[in-house]
Amino acid sequence: MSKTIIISNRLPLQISIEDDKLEVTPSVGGLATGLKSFHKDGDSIWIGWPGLTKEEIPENLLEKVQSEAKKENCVAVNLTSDEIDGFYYGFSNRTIWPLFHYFMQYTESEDEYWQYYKQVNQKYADEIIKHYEEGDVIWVHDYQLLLVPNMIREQAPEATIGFFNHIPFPSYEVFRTLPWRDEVLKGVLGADLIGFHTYDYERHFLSSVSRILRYQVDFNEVTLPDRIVKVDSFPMGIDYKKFEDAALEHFKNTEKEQSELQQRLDHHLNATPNAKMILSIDRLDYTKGIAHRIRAFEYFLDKNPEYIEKVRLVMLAVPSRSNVPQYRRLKREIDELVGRINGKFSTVSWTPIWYFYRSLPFENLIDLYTSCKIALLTPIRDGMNLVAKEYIATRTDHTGVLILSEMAGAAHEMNEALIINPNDFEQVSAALKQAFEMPEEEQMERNKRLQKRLRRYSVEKWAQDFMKALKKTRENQDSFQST
Ligand code: ADQ
Repeated sequence: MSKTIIISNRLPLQISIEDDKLEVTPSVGGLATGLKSFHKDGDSIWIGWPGLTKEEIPENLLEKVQSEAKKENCVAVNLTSDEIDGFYYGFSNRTIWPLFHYFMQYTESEDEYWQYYKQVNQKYADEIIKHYEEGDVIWVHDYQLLLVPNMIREQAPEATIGFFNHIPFPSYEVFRTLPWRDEVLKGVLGADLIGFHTYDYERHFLSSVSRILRYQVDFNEVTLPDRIVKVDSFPMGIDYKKFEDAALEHFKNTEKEQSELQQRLDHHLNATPNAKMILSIDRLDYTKGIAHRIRAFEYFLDKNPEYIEKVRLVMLAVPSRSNVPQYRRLKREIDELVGRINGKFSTVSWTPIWYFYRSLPFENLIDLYTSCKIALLTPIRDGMNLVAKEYIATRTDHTGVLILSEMAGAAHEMNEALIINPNDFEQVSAALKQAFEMPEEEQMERNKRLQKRLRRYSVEKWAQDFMKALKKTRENQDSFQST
């Protein structure tokens, strides 16, 4: 029987070793959570890196890593620490990530990184081929594996291959600056169907294909000498029910069962009943606009001193890629900004910013989503932004206001939110004021509409739509080739 092979840089599980014992925990993050239900329900295997380098796994535990992964229908790709440095921290996160998010000043063009990127992409492709049987459907994910589709195609020309890019695809003028632009485009075009979160990313990709490779592009199809490749947009959803149910469960908990964080949040709310909490959650990443957000909040307090002691920014930044210098610099900048603003505005009984730099368990994430009446998400560029969708799904009483950057892919589907340009502090400040003053009926009206849409376009639906389109593309192609 045919199966689906999912490939992503990381497996949906994280393997660690404590006192010579293996520990397996689920990994967090949009892609892992999103595809997990699809993986669990269907007949599929998932190939990816388990989170430990070859050097970190003692020889006697190598087999055990594979057998633990196998229990979850996963296959672990073994990578050395040099490969992780060159492929992941190097080319993926110092070249592709900044370039695709329009941070050209951060983009490095090191040939050594590129060589590792090719080597590791080949490793993933070879691992796929080991498990591939005729009739299987292969689904490759994200910017770390742009070369994999064509590497598979070279070894299995008849394979059905889909590729989904989770981050933006930049405009041609930006993409063309990449020294390896031809190889990258040809790598992705090994797929039968290429998916993006939004129509804009799709157009940018097609324009690069036509202008750089000079391939014929008609509407959303690329004609190669031997095949036609389809390109389309599939906005990714969330596991809506999981967030809704968690929020409903949260409200059922008695005081005794509440987390320490929730007790602190409640304490704050009870002490200052007129105060409102503004939530911000992201990985600590320069694309997420965290520093802009803090400055915009300062601007808001400067302009609207009547809100002093009435508002608090609750900011959760999840540690990320701290081996890359820009991330370390950003961490310092945020530490300083938070310190300066808290120093500037704090009173004896109030600090304007609560800042957490850590990963929190799911339960605490729900505490934050449900306790904050306003969510302020201001990415400078973001492929989609699932936090915006999760926030809305947890507002089970339909109140709450989402302020969302127009630079997030999610903004295209969330018009009922207050959409802002994160570089325009005046506009962010006005949106905060509007959020504070928005009548509950209006909040509920906006959120109900958002919730209806998010419930319908869940992550399951996203995966099903992509798979359906992939199979259809293949059928059309087979009939094209036989004519
Ligand atoms: P990310 O840049 O990681 O994803 P995002 O879409 O917001 O950004 O997803 C973050 C995920 O991590 C959310 O599901 C959130 O619940 C979870 N998370 C955040 N903080 C957490 C914490 N402290 N503890 C546990 N979980 C936490 C990339 C792209 C995005 C795109 C996704 C999916 O950059 O633009 O939306 O992939 O395609």
